[in-house]
Amino acid sequence: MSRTSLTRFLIEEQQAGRIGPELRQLVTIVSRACKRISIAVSKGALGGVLGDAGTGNIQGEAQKKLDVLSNDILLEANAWGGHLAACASEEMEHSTPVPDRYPSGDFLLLFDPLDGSSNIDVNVSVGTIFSVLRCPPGVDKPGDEHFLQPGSTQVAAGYCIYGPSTMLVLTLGHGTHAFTLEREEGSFLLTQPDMRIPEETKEFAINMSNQRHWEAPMQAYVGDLLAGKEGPRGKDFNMRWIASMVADVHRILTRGGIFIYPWDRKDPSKAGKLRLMYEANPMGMLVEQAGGLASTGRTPILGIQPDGLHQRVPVFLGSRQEVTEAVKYHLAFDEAKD
Ligand code: P6P
Repeated sequence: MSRTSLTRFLIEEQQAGRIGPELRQLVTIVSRACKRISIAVSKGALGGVLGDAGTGNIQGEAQKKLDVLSNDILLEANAWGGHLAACASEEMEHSTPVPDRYPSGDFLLLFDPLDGSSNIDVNVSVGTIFSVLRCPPGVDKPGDEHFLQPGSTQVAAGYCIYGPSTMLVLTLGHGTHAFTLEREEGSFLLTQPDMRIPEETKEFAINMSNQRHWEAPMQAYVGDLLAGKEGPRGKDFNMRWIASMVADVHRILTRGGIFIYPWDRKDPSKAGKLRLMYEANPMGMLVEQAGGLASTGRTPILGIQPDGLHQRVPVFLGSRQEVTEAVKYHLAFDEAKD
């Protein structure tokens, strides 16, 4: 059976009038950059790209050589095509417009070039996360402020997971679809059209070592998960935590679950660990397009009006029923407090 390639899928989306030629080109170019990143990642120690780059990023995190290489691959691939006005990245303090020598396009691209890169040196799946926004009309050299649009305005979002197989998971606003890289041909082939997250789940993903730092509703919610059959939830739960958002979210898109990175008191000045613009928003769009929910624990992630390119938020996303349950604990706590 011949599978639909990403190229054919995008052409058919354009023929159906759901996307234009520029967005089709943008997604094609991003997928090509992800193939190059996949090749670099898969070489491991043989590629001479493991370990630290000896530099730090705006987040104050040590950069891995592959963080820098992945960022450069995405910037270079998207500079000359004429589909983009500017890029923003976890690895760069400010956004960067396409170089003057190239034509400027209608879209803004944001990415975490290699999420979970601390797992690289121990050979655990990592990934590239990307989000696409429209450049505001009449703005030919966009600055950071033009990126500050709510996640509900994204025109596309996706990730590429570099695992046992390399997969591109993509939404253009009409469902969430997974493509697997066929390495000999170098094509992404459609392997999971219209992914649907099971509404209920018995699996949660969280870093339990932070438990003592959580606020009361988080303590109560997770305590009830751990109480299992004998507790108020009346069922036993399983836990998974890969510490690579792309891998944890891919599992949840595939078989359900809830992924949580809540606010904690470790650094009260930070609203959370994960970044809104290039982690929570794209993952939120992918999950909600697959029938799930994405919340801060109190409000929908995709409705947040951003106030900074690297803004952090608490993240609860996955199976609709379970995210709803976790939000109930937080809203009930807030009500009791008022
Ligand atoms: P922790 C990776 O650094 C990341 O940004 C996400 O990919 C992942 O879900 C989370 O942080 C892991 O955080 O505190 O468990 O190491």
